[in-house]
Amino acid sequence: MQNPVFGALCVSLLALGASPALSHATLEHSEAPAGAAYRAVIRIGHGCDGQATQTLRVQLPEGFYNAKPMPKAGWTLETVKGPYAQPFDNHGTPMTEGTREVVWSGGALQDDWYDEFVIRGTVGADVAPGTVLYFQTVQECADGKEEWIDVTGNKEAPNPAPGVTVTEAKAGHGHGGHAATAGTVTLGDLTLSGAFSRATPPGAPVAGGFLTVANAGADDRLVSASVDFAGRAEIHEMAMEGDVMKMRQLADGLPIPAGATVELKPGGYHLMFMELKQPLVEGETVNVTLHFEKAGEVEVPMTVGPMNAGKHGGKDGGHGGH
Ligand SMILES: [Cu+2]
Repeated sequence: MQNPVFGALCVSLLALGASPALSHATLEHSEAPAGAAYRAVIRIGHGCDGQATQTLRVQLPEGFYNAKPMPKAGWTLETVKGPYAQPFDNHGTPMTEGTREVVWSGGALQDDWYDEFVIRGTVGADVAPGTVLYFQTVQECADGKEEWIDVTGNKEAPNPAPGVTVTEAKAGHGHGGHAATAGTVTLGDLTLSGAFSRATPPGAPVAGGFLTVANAGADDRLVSASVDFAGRAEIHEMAMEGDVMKMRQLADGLPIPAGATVELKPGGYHLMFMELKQPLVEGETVNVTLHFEKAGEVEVPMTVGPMNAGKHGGKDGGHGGH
């Protein structure tokens, strides 16, 4: 059965319409909301050219955090840890690394049997809706392997990696964190993500705006911002004056150095919308226009979160200084 001809035969049978759901390694649930737990159930429907699967390796996608595999009777379970490209906010504690690969070995899943391998984790709140997270999966048998590693999204690919499509964050989910953030906006070398503001009580004069700016190019600078729901927008920083945290305007704007990721967040750099013309209402989306020195101008949708959105424990520094 190790004859390579059988491999070719398998592929041509697929092309003739054998059910891909049975033939490929796939995920049970094809959609996962951003910012929520996801149970990745990887379904294995056959071995390698008739041979039993002895080892299953699954590489975890970027954006799938705090992953924990389910042990299986008869299999040895190992995990490989590594850094995340973007740190994960785990209930207020930043996690910079975690499980990136899961290996079940020492098993014997026969070619004509079926089994499921489960990994539970959390889809990052900042993962843009529409993103496909691929769980590249390799089955190892005595004399060969099946590699489900194609991440092109091509439906005709003979070896597609199991993938799950990220959907809009569920409103109201989360822990007062980035409960509902808007998608990602690209402007030249800049990637703007996770933009949000916070609901304001009636009559409040100001509101804050927050987002992450990742710069893949040369030095740039956020020069100014404008919105139509407030008289003006300023760029602020929080700084200690003596032992008091105060905010002040960055008159020269906010540098976005080459290769850096700059976060505007409660308690740190932020946009400040003054002379609000109307209260910001949780669940709505408002636009902010950002002007960068080199990259130019772009409009970014900001999701309006709850009044305490984005900061755990409510230690905000306050906007009372305005
Ligand atoms: Cu401010």
